[in-house]
Amino acid sequence: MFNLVLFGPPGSGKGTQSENIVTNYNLLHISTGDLLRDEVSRHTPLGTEAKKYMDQGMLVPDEVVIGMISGKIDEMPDARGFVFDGFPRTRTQAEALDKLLEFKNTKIHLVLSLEVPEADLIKRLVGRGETSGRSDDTEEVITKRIKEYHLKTTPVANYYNSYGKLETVVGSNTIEETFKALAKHINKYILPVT
Ligand code: B4P
Repeated sequence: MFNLVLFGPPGSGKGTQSENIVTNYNLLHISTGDLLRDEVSRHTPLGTEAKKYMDQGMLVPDEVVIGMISGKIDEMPDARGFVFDGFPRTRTQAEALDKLLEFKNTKIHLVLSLEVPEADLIKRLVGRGETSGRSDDTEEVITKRIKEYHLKTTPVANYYNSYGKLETVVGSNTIEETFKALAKHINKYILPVT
């Protein structure tokens, strides 16, 4: 089993590149953003609670997100591996993920961090907001999401770096160029199936 964390600020391309990675390497995609948006659109109690945080550009509480992930991993015991997209976003989430994977006799093998200048992040997300209708893609909320990232999520990079698992990748080139740069690192662990 090969497990990858795709890391980076909001709009760095985690969702975009996860799609490429799961297709090329036959891995399973776990995006906490997508899972939360699905709960919101189905008006579940979890979604109603999560929406309050998401609309303000804040992280959803750890216990909500960790419970959601645990269920998802259990649903797919025969996977070749997972791409974790947008998770973990706090040190508490990172420690919880390590425990969950240890319980299944596996671990996080690699963390790829996408680096994109802040001005590009804002431009991309404002652009997406114009067509997606996502309530958290307005300039005001995006700025808060980036602040929240610096405050709560950057410690996650230090956590993985301390275990020698973190690699940084330039995320400001085209989608194809960025994928090639990510693939160079992944190919040291597993080869593409397509
Ligand atoms: P997420 O859904 O995780 O998403 P994101 O940070 O907005 O974006 P991502 O990096 O995936 O960018 P994308 O590829 O879409 O989070 C949303 C919210 O959910 C959070 O703010 C939080 O409230 C909550 N949440 C999620 N996970 C949580 C957790 N673990 N704990 C607590 N709360 C959590 O790309 C963005 C845009 O850029 C797209 O329009 C794309 O087309 C474009 N783009 C991508 N790559 C490009 C490139 N190379 N060049 C030009 N444009 C590019």
